[in-house]
Order: sequence, then structure tokens, then C-alpha cells
Amino acid sequence: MIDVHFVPTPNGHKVSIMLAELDVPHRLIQYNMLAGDHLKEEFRHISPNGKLPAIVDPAPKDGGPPFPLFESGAILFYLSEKHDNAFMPNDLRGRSLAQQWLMWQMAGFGPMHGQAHHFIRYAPEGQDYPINRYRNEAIRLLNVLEQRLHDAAYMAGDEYSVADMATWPWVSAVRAIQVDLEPYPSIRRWHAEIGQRPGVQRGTEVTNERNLAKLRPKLNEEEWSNLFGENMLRSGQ
Ligand SMILES: N[C@@H](CCC(=O)N[C@@H](CS)C(=O)NCC(=O)O)C(=O)O
Repeated sequence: MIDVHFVPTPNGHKVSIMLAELDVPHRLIQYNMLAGDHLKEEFRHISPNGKLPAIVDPAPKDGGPPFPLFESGAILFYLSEKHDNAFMPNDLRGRSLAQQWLMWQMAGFGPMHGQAHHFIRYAPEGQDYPINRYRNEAIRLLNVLEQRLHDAAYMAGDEYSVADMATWPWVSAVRAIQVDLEPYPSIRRWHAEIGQRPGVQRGTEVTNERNLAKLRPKLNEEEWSNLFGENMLRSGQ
């Protein structure tokens, strides 16, 4: 039984989707980030970066002790390798394309959408510069994805892969950065098709829809500190 240290966010859903797609028994251990669950010392032994998701595999393929993993993209690669390279194309080019697009999601699409999300939701009103900067970059990355999905059925080519799994939950969250998918027909085709997969539906059963829609949620001092302030800074020391 794999333990998944989990929050129902796009990064969390990448892993819950993968495990549902693989039909691998797992246990979702839900964290309350507002309460600072992720800042606890014991979580650092699982995720040295103190962020979610993370997993612990009690039965790694090498027969060694339980193996903790952090970083959602690395978790997808690990689970794929453990399960006969599931959701990874077999040929050299396809495999490399899946890696390239998954890296693109991890280094670009996710962080830029995440920052746009942060400033739109949490910055005091009137701070247009960071909102425009990150939202424009988020939109530019959607344009890149649109072109790719115009040229190919899936991000790595003909097959659904870990790259799609990593990107799909972030596309599902674009309304949080006030973007409409109307001008992106290829993304809409791809998003709707993947959304029909039973594994994707099971992997996204635990959501936080209400929270996603809330603009400028009111956080108390402790919650703010746990997410963005002193408590967050102190936890890594
Ligand atoms: N690159 C990381 C990002 C993880 C991440 O930022 N997780 C968020 C939740 S989606 C988190 O833990 N936030 C708590 C914090 O920033 O302190 C991954 O993909 O796993």
C-alpha cells in the first residue's frame, strides 16, 4: 500500500491520477496546509523540500527498505518505471518527448500558472505588475500547448503519457487565473478526452473546487505564516 501525502491541488492530482490509472492500492493522507501540516519535522524525512505531494513506497523493486519520494514529476517517472514503463512510449523519440514535455510542465507551465494563481488570489489589490507578468507567461505557455496539441494527439505524440498526466490537472485549474479555454480548440479536445478516462475521474475524486474559486481568501495570521511567512521560513531550518 503506497502512502500518498496529499493535497487536492494540480500537483497532488498528478500522483492520484497515476495511481488510479495503474490501479495500484494506495492510501491518501490528506494534509491541511493552512494548519501547517506540511511544516512538521517528520514530513521533512519524506519530502526534504517540505512540499506536497510526496509518496512512500513500502515495496520498492530493489527489495530495499521503504522509499520516500518527493517532486510530482519524479514520482510519475518512478511509478512508470516500477510498472513496466506504463504511460511512457517505448521508442527512443517518444520516450524523450514524454520527458521533454514533462520537464516543460514541471519547470514552466506549473510554476508560472502557480505564480499567476498566487498573485491573483493573494496579492493586495492594485498590484498589476506581478499579475500581468505571470498571467501573460501562463497564457504564452497555453499557446505553446495549443500548438503542440494541434500537431499531435497527445503531448508526446500518438500515446497518452505521463506528460499529459502532469499537465492535465493544471489545465483543469485555469479558471483560477481567469483564463477561458475557448480560444484553444486543441487543448479543449485533449482535455475533454482525457477527462473521460476512468483513472482520471477516480484520481480526481478528492477535490477542493470551492477553494479554487475563492479570490483573496481571508487567512488568519497563523495560516498566512504557515503558507507564506515566518512559520514557513523557520520550518526548513
Ligand atoms: N515542484 C513541486 C511543487 C510542489 C508544491 O508546490 N506543492 C504545493 C501544493 S500543490 C505545496 O506544498 N505548497 C505548500 C508550500 O508552498 O509551503 C512538485 O511538483 O511536487
